[in-house]
Amino acid sequence: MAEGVRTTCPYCGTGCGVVASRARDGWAVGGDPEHPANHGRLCSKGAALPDVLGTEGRLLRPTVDGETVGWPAAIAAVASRLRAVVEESGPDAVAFYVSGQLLTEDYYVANKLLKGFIGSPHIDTNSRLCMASTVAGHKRAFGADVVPGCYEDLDEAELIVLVGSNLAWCHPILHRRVRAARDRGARLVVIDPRRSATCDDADLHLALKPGSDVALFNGLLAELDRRGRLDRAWAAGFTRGLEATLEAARAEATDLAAVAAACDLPLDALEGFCELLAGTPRTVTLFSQGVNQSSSGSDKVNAILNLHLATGRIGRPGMGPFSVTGQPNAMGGREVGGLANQLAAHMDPDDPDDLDRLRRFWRAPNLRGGQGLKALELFEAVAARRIRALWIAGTNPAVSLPEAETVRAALAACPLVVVSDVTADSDTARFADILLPAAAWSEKDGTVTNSERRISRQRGFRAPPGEARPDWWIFAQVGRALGYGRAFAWRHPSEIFREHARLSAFENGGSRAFDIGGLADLSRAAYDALEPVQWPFAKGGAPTARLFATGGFFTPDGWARLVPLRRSEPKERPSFVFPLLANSGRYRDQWHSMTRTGLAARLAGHRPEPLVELHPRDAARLGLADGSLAHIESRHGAAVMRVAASEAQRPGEVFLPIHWTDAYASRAVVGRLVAGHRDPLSGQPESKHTPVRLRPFKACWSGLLLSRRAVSPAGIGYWCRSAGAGCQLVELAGEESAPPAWLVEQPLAGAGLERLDYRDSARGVRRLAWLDGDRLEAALFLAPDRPQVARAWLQGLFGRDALGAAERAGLLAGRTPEAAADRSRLVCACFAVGLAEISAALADGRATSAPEVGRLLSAGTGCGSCLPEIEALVRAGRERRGPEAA
Ligand SMILES: Nc1nc2c(c(=O)[nH]1)N[C@H]1C(S)=C(S)[C@@H](COP(=O)(O)OP(=O)(O)OC[C@H]3O[C@@H](n4cnc5c(=O)[nH]c(N)nc54)[C@H](O)[C@@H]3O)O[C@H]1N2
Ligand SMILES: Nc1nc2c(c(=O)[nH]1)N[C@H]1C(S)=C(S)[C@@H](COP(=O)(O)OP(=O)(O)OC[C@H]3O[C@@H](n4cnc5c(=O)[nH]c(N)nc54)[C@H](O)[C@@H]3O)O[C@H]1N2
Ligand code: SF4
Ligand SMILES: [Mo]
Repeated sequence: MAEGVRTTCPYCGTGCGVVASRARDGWAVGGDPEHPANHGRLCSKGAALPDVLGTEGRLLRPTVDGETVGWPAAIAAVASRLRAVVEESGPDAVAFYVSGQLLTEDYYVANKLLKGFIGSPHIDTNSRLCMASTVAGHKRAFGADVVPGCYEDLDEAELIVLVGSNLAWCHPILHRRVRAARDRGARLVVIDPRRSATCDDADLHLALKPGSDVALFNGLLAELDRRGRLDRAWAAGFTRGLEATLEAARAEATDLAAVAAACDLPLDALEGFCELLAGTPRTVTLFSQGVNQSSSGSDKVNAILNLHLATGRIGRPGMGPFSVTGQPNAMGGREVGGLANQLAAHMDPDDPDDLDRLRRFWRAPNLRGGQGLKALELFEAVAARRIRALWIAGTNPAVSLPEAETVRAALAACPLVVVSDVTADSDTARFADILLPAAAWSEKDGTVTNSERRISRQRGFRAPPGEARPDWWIFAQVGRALGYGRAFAWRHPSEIFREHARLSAFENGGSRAFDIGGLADLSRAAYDALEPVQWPFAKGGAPTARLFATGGFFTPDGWARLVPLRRSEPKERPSFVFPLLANSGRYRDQWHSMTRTGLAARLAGHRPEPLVELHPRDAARLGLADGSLAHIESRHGAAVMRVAASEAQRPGEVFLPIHWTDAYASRAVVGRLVAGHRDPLSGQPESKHTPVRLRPFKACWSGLLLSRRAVSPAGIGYWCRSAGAGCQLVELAGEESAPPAWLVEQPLAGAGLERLDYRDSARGVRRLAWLDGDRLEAALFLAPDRPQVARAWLQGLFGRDALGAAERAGLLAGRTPEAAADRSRLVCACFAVGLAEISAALADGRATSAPEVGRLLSAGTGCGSCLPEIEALVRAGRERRGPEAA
């Protein structure tokens, strides 16, 4: 690996260093042992990066109104149509909606183009759905959007509190660090309404009532004061607002029992937590979307910050509030001012001095003051035709925004939609008038900033396919075509980075937290060689790991603010019509709308289908058997998902994964269900608390299609596609009495193939296979219930060039010829699943319980007689894996 290219993982905000090197059949990646974020480790998504480097699904050429064109024509079309909108409706009719997955250089150029030159303030980003509440909370408390600590604080902490964070799945390498801390004696407390995978490693899990975080932290603050455990001297020296904040907290709950009642927590557990907190100064509170994605998100953030400020636990080793960022460059986007309520380099659009400063620096007379529209307002303005041109880059709002059906209607009606993406067929790209092919990770150069303010290089190591180009280049070309050539003349991202760094230091003098003046003179070679480095890093200074241990806040007077808070509830409560509260979030091995991770078979295995998880009592009450399908409906939309009854859920609450799109499933876009309630200060939507109802999807027939080609069989009640080894797997089911005739007659496999057909009318079973010579192209299994077939073995057949007679026979039996391809002992006879296959799934963590084994391999879901054996294997696996399991 040594002579590979050192770059940074394109997924989560942990920001792991990756080394890419040539391998026999493509590229290999490994963790960068020298990167301080991961010290050589990678999680499942990072390790699977080579699997998603192909051109499958890539957008390769620009298109205008559906016609493939060259870049000059595409750029000219974007520029002329934008100009027409500006002339007709003014610059305010133009908006950009960008992404925390763009590189800092891309982001900087987009922001400069729209705010500085086109003259519209309406650029917002998917960070509005992600980090906006934290930004608002940081600014209220610290006067600037700054994470005070660093990852090493996790190594130093004695108590780590995770609030609304499923770290084990969403930041797996940070989670390893937390586990290592625990192994040497630190305590881990998880605060989350559901028992997530992260809770497996916790000393204490507080399954609080959804949305009750402010009540909890207010209560803890007042209780620590009662016990004399605040650091009043520190607070008096560096903060304002302690007394008013305490008074507000005390007014809500007179003792812990009242807090326990408000949060629906067992009193003894809460007391235990309070005791730990009181006695452990070295506390890190790490928080994420269970905090941010709430109608009281910024209050939740400040409730956490209040506690740290009142105890002086900030900016010192092993202490601090720690917002973990989601996207690889969520932080970089905040540095360049990608949010509608920011200017570049931490300047303020409502501050006339900042505006003047930026206008002079950019020589941008069109730069206007005031705040732009935040994401949800922005799409409302599109719907109302006030925004008439929208450029979307690096995000998939047709999936990820709340009330996604309304968003789609707005996009459909918008006179000009430009989409820059790496994927040809994203749900959002379907609405584009102009589609621009962006270069992907591995093909582009620039920087990203991770959760601990560490700037790392992403380095390209291969040429983009087709006509794909880096995002900064695309924005800059349009800037030039609009006549702003001088301001968009860069030839390389290093030049953009230098300008960005110079701006951060421009007339700064310590007034703005974001200062990377120390990097403002990097030569191209030095930029290429840049080692990961933390800001602030002023010219003549040194990189900074921690801030605020002895004050130095960025408020006008330099004092931090404690913010008096009142508890709140989610905006919409369950009702008679929609009696369950839907939470939503992530799976370990998928990334958002699956445009990249969805391509990798080894990532599909963990959760091949989206599950609606709910408490077994609710499932029983609603007549929903584990493994059956359910309709999920909210006031805004509907979905169909497979039911997973789970004690991990609180009764009355369900959990839904956010990953599946119209490209991967018939109806599983969670954004369609979610209501657009938002935090009043940050504008961040309440993605985690939407009332829904469930009812059985009464499947009369079910099917499994394995196909060499990717297929999305539109028109079927339930289908869900996942990547298999050498083939796609599509689960099918319908509520009508029989599958549509075209499914068997007109094979999705393609025309001119040999068809094998087996029918057992008495049992309602039908099995079909299509072959091209001796090569298997597709197989379809139909049955009243989920077809009982050996999935792993069947997938293996797609790896063969020619099938023998025994395999052809096995194919129509749906199982191995002698049920022996898995040469270990057969455990599940119904589905022909062997011991080796089950053990492998348990060992690599794809399944951690008997129901999960069932969902993954079907084992145990037929007659059920092997369930006790599978349960024993699960127990044995747990004991063997011990604390080191990933
Ligand atoms: N595998 C994977 N990793 C990812 C991503 C991915 O798509 N896939 N995306 C990345 C991105 S952009 C982000 S933002 C992060 C998100 O990382 P996380 O925030 O850790 O992930 P989520 O699953 O969205 O939600 C976290 C938890 O919040 C809990 N929660 C819901 N409501 C409440 C509440 O009222 N209070 C509390 N305390 N908790 C609540 C949920 O039950 C859930 O377990 O992950 C990043 N990492
Ligand atoms: N209900 C619910 N909704 C949520 C959330 C939730 O927890 N619950 N979480 C929210 C959060 S935290 C987030 S961050 C969002 C994420 O939501 P999105 O940002 O919409 O999700 P992605 O699938 O990551 O979209 C990224 C897009 O950029 C493309 N892309 C990848 N690389 C590049 C590149 O280099 N250049 C360009 N131009 N395009 C590229 C991908 O193909 C993809 O289409 O979802 C939010 N929505
Ligand atoms: S933890 Fe995050 S950054 Fe690290 S390898 Fe996994 S997805 Fe990539
Ligand atoms: Mo995010």
